[in-house]
Amino acid sequence: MAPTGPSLEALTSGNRRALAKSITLVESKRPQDREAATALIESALPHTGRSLRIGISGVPGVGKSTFIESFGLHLISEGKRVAVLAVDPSSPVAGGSILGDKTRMAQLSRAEEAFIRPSPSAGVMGGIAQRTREAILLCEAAGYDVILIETVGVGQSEVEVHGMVDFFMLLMVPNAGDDLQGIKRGITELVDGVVINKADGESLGLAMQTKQFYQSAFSIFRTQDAWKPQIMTCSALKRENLDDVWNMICEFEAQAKELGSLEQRRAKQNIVWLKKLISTELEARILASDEVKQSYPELEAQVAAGELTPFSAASQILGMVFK
Ligand SMILES: Nc1nc2c(ncn2[C@@H]2O[C@H](COP(=O)(O)OP(=O)(O)OP(=O)(O)O)[C@@H](O)[C@H]2O)c(=O)[nH]1
Ligand SMILES: [Mg+2]
Repeated sequence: MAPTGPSLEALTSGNRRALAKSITLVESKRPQDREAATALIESALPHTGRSLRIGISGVPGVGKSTFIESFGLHLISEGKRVAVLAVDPSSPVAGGSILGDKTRMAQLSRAEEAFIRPSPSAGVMGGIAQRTREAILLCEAAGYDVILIETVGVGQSEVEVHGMVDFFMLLMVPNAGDDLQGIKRGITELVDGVVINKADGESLGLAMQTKQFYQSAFSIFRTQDAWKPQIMTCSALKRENLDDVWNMICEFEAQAKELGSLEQRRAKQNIVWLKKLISTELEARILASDEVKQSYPELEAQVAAGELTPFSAASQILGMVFK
């Protein structure tokens, strides 16, 4: 059945059901829903852009969901309305990981001021990242002040989430620090802050050592940037030092707004998004052309067999569409 299009009024009035329905509409796989989704997003656009978008990444088990529960409640105590989205490409079925998340975010999911949305299923039209970008806009139109986007620290999803947030946070656990645990090459370029979670009980001392280790490791990166990524410790479970984490993000936001870098970052992200949309759409249309559909299987087989280079196969395919 088609999700009925929720009204802009219901959405902007902060009605959570309207927001949930709106996101369902943008996630719909039905081509005919796309038109309604686009119209809704366009009408919502004047109401967007005023939230702070925070990406939260980290390897499985580092405590992302627990952190979001505690941090979200902290933000609510500061008078904020909080939306939580998840980008989980590994989840095999719709909302695969959210089952655990809903129970781990039990208190937050009951709060009036919070909205939690599971990760869309992998088969969603146009891809998960595209839908998450649109979901961010819808949450903003619904008046959420802070949008938290959880992603598992594996592969491409981190880069994609980085491309849609204002502040990108990496969660880690206390570690002897003899290797750059979980810090893959390249991720240091992405992070705006590192939070060492589970700094509690017996791990407290190790957490402090880990913090020092990363402070010196990070001091050699990104020296030209105005913002120096901060390294903090906290306990999501004991709800300790979450105010420090929030203060760091506020400091970042204040500096970025003053320098105009927040706007620049969003502008760049939108341009990347635009180009991505063009290439996705273009590819879909090319592959949908009758001539291409006919020849494609044979060309693909030849490429696989090494009888044709991918380059010449691509030229032939493009030649069929662009005469
Ligand atoms: N001691 C301690 N344990 C924590 C803390 N935060 C989370 N945990 C525990 O770590 C385990 C994993 O926490 P999650 O919040 O599910 O971690 P996650 O990163 O969301 O995991 P995935 O969703 O599987 O990637 C749970 O058993 C939590 O109770 C903390 O601050 N201190
Ligand atoms: Mg989780």
